[in-house]
Formats: sequence, C-alpha cells, structure tokens
Amino acid sequence: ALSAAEQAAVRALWRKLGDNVDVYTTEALERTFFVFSSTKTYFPHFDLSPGSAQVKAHSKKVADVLTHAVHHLDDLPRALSALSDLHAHKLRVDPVNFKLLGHCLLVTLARHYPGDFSATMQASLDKFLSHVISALVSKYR
Ligand code: ZNH
Repeated sequence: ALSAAEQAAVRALWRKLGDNVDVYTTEALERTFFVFSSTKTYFPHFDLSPGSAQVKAHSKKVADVLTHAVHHLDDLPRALSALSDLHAHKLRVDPVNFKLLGHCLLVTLARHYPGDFSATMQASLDKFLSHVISALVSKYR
C-alpha cells in the first residue's frame, strides 16, 4: 500500500487539479493514442481526432474513476472491482495498455505541474497509478 506520505502527496496534487482532472485525463488519452497508436484499436467506434467530443466524454469517465481511487487509497481492489470485471471480461483490454496510459498521465501532469513534480511526487504518483492498474487487472484470468 501507499505510505502516509505518498498518500498525502497524491491527495495534495489532486486538490490542486481541482475541476481539471478530466482536462488532463483527456490530454493523457490523446497522448496515449498518438504515442502508442496500437491502443487506438480498442476504440474503432470512436472519433479519435484531437478535440474529439467522444474522447472527452470517455476521459471524464476515466477521470472520475481516478478521483474515486484517490478517495479510496486504502481499498483500491474493492473500489475498482466492477471496473476490473468490465475490462477483463467484456472489453478484453490487454493489461499492457494500462501502463501506457499511466505513463502518459504521469507525463501530462509533470508537464502541467512542473513545480510540484519533485522526485518524491513522481514516486508517489507512480505508485498510485501502479496500484490502480493492479486493481484494474485483478480480475484477469
Ligand atoms: Zn477503460 C470504458 C476506466 C484504461 C479501453 N474505461 C471505460 C469506462 C471507464 C473506464 C470508467 C466506462 C465504463 C462504463 O461506461 O461503464 N479505463 C478506465 C480507467 C483506466 C482505463 C480508470 C486506467 C487507469 N481502458 C483503459 C485502457 C484501454 C481502455 C488502457 C485501452 C487501451 N475502456 C476501454 C474501452 C471502453 C472503456 C474500449 C469502452 C468505451 C466505450 O464507450 O465504448
């Protein structure tokens, strides 16, 4: 689990993001589709061009889950259990893709909050995202 200091770092950054979590999640998703273009194959039914309303709406859902996760740092597997089922059994997203999105989230937040992005903050966020990803892939196989 995350240490008290790591939890505090993640919560502090999230307070700073305020209402903009979905804005940065949209940027992170757009970067994921651009940098790791194989991820686009899961969204054949979406308009994936920059500024797409569909990507924005999807990003809002992902962002709300990330905020939910920040509020449930002590029990991520349970907090994300239904979503893990969905990705494992219905959407069948290969787990490697979660790391690609996590990487792009880190890059996006570092770019917008350079002053907050100490090595300690990077380590805390990286651990947070790793735990979210482990919870999301917990229902696989
Ligand atoms: Zn996912 C969907 C979250 C990752 C793919 N997702 C989804 C949703 C959510 C999510 C919330 C919605 C659901 C409902 O509606 O119910 N994801 C999420 C998160 C993450 C993710 C949180 C991380 C962190 N995904 C992911 C990835 C991928 C995906 C990586 C690939 C690449 N998803 C997906 C899909 C879908 C989803 C395909 C469906 C969409 C539509 O709408 O159709």
